[in-house]
Amino acid sequence: MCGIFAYINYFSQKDRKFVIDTLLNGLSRLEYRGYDSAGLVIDGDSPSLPIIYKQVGKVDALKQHIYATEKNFDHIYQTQVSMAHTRWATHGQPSTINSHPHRSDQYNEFTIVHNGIVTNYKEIKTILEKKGARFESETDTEVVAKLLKYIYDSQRGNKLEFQDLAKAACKELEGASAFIFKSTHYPGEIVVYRRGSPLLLGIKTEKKLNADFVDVEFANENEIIDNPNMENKVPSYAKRAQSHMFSNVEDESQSIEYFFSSDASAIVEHTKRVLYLEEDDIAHISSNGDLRIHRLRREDGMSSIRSIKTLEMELAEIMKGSFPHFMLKEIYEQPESVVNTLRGRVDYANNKVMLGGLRNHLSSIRRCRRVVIIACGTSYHSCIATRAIFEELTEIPVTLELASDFLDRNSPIFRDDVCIFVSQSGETADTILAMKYCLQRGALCVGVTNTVGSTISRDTHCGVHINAGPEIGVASTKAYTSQFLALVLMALQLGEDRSSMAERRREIIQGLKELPEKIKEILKLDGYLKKLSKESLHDINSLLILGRGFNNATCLEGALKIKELSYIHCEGILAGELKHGPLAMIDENIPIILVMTKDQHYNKSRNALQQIIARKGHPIILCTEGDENIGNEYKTISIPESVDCLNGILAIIPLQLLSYHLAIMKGVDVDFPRNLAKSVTVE
Ligand code: UD2
Ligand code: GLU
Ligand code: MG
Repeated sequence: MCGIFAYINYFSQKDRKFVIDTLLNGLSRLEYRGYDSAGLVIDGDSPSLPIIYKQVGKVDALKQHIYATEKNFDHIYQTQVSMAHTRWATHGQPSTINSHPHRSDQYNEFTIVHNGIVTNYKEIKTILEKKGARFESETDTEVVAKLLKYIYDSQRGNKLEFQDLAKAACKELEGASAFIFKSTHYPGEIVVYRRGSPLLLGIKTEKKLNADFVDVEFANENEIIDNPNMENKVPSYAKRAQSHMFSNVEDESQSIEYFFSSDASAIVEHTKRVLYLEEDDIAHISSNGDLRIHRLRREDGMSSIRSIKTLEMELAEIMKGSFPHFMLKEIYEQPESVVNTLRGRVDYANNKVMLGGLRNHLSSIRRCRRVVIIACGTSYHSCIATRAIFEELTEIPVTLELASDFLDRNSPIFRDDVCIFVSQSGETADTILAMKYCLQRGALCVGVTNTVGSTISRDTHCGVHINAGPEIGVASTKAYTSQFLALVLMALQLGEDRSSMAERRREIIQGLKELPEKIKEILKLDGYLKKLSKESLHDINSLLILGRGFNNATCLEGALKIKELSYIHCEGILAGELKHGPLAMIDENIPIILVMTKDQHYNKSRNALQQIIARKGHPIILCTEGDENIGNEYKTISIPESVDCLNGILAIIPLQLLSYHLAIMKGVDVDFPRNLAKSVTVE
């Protein structure tokens, strides 16, 4: 949800202005994730006097606040540890006091930033309060800062090393989180902990790296790390492995910089060498700049190294280009993003599909008892859109599940089920929890995600990257069309053993080839759609989008876009359900869009039109180009004809554009609709 960014440098002179600007810039790269307040902590004139700045609202507001307050921009650091945060409130209102960084006490002995939720914070808070701690915020985060200090203060004899102190605290925490810890007791050191929320590390140095990986140091089997039930036992140390990442330890003259971030967009401009932390990793950087990875506990089968990878993403890829908003840019990218989803996967000459990620699992998937597809929001709509063709081509029964409801029901899952998880970010908390649930029950778990290296991509047995490129607008557009396509490809490949379907597969595969050109044609409607939204849809309080068959999902997804962007009530309704209730709403006043493209459900859709007309309704009709049955008394949005099951990829695009223009008319910042975040990493 929120963004975390930290900047640490060793053995090179940086002034305070540089450090602050680096942090603010890092936060602004993470802004797209959605947030309500921002803050940062830097070393003061001595590392024992950290300075915290916080502000409700945008990163810009924080910047203005700092520039108006900070007196000593010229202060020079040799080595410094600083970190910053954009918050998306879960516990306590967005307010300055609730913003991060949080601290252990008035001297800022321990400062922390946190993404996620500590689900058992109340219990810890109660214990700490009994021990005399006083809390200043309503957040779950603050208990962790206080817990660190409590454990630190209660040690006797040997002073704990920072990572051991952090381990002792983290062992007590439940819930999905990522943390960064800084302390006046450990100048020049930093500890980060990842459990359930994304975090990666960028490394920038001229130093020669010993290896392109970092060893993981497991906790000693016999280690007793103390807990905050807090009987003041003296914790023992973790056993050290001997490896170092750098060869020339004695040559400390060469500088090194580290960047921690919730995602790569804030790191690429500094360095392309990154290390993704795994679940439950604790990374520690010591005061001489040495990086080590530790684990809370020893597990079987856990890889004992973390490799340093080279990022291929260019910053340009994630910037807006000439478009006023990311969302519009992403809508316009669809002719390319669908090609990227298809690239290297379709053999048009032989009408075959080959998804590299599924190659080794095809026979087990084909043998399964049923396919359960699990997702949330827009991703869920891509599943509705493709369910029919999936069942038709594979003859495997498919059930669809909204992740949160699936979990609420403790739905039965068996070893011979195949569970598919669809998530743009691959970090959607509800979907991840559902995935863990299905993994535990022995089902084959398949991911469909846009983010290589994300939790879903890594923890599923196999899957498909949709390769749509980074999606930054909070309202998903190009990821939807690419998810849709990826699921169709999956169905095509799984159905390949069924010769009776060869002709149908051929028709669809040839249809895929034409999608980019058809999308380009639809994008030419942009000006017309802008006019339509001004003339026919300004001032509306409610809108119904009706359709059926392959376009049921188009209606649901179109309605979701309009809701989330323009805050107008909008409902996608299956036309077949009209007479079972919604028809009562129809009169001459209610705005309606009817999706009525030419496919096997066309005649039934025309019945829906009749039912609407009979109640004096006057719909805008989204139809196939050249449909001579639609009289010119109707406003229409006409799109090129395509294969029935691919129609939804085209039909959603005018609705995406319409929702964009409605939102702009209402003055909404479409890239950051209120109350929403890009990747929903809380349950
Ligand atoms: C892979 C490469 C691609 C290119 C291509 C050449 C990656 C990420 N992709 O693409 O860059 O070299 O081969 O043929 O290196 N996976 C999951 N869960 C998911 C998504 C994917 O487990 O949610 C697995 C998948 O089973 C496969 C791997 O990740 O083992 C890569 O998946 P992909 O869809 O990127 O694979 P492919 O062959 O299209
Ligand atoms: N739970 C924390 C809070 O409410 C962190 C939320 C976040 O991820 O931004 O402050
Ligand atoms: Mg979403």
